[in-house]
Amino acid sequence: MTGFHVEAAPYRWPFDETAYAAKTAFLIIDMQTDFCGEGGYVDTMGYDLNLTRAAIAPIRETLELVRKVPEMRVIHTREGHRPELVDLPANKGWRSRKVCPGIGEPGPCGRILVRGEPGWEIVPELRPAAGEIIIDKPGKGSFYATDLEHILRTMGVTHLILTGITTDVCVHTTMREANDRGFECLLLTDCTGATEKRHYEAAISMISMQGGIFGATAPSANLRAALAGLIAS
Ligand code: C5J
Repeated sequence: MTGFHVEAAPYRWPFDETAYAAKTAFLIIDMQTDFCGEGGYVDTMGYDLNLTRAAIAPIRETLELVRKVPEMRVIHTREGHRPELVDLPANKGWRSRKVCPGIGEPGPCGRILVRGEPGWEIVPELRPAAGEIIIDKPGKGSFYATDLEHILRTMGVTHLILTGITTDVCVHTTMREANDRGFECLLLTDCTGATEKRHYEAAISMISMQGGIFGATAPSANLRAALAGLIAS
């Protein structure tokens, strides 16, 4: 088994400088129309869509390479609720309705963040391929109320490469959850975006404090360089 490492900050990733494709998952968090598409939740709230859409092209370029790496797993997540909203906590629903339309209410892309609605779908550019794993989650973290941890442990995955949106919410929550569970995490800085630039920058900066408190960060070009070497070997 050939190992690889990625030039990252604040340390060369992973911490012991050798990751293996078979033990690594490429995680794409919530690249749904509701968060980065026209007429979706983030758009209807009035945020600049360019900030979250910026992640699409670099994720796609990296994903194309990852799909060529034998044994490296690809996992997509989707945030969303059941149509009856029985899994929507009252406080989450109430807060969302303060900025209309709220979760479960009709918007230009169907009911906001409801499973099966057009806005909840992953954007066409990053549509999951056959055999890729999809995790549906009701919360911000990808581990909460899902079988993600069980799947990772069953597959023997110990290393996670994180991408997706939004950096400061679902991506950060997932990275923190994963870090506490002992997964060695790398966030690709150009493969993520937030609704506000200052929140994106703060979220990236927080990861590097205290020696890499939640893991490491790197531009996706650094991962692609490492994977190109792996594919060639
Ligand atoms: C948010 C997410 N921001 N995917 N969800 O509500 O980050």
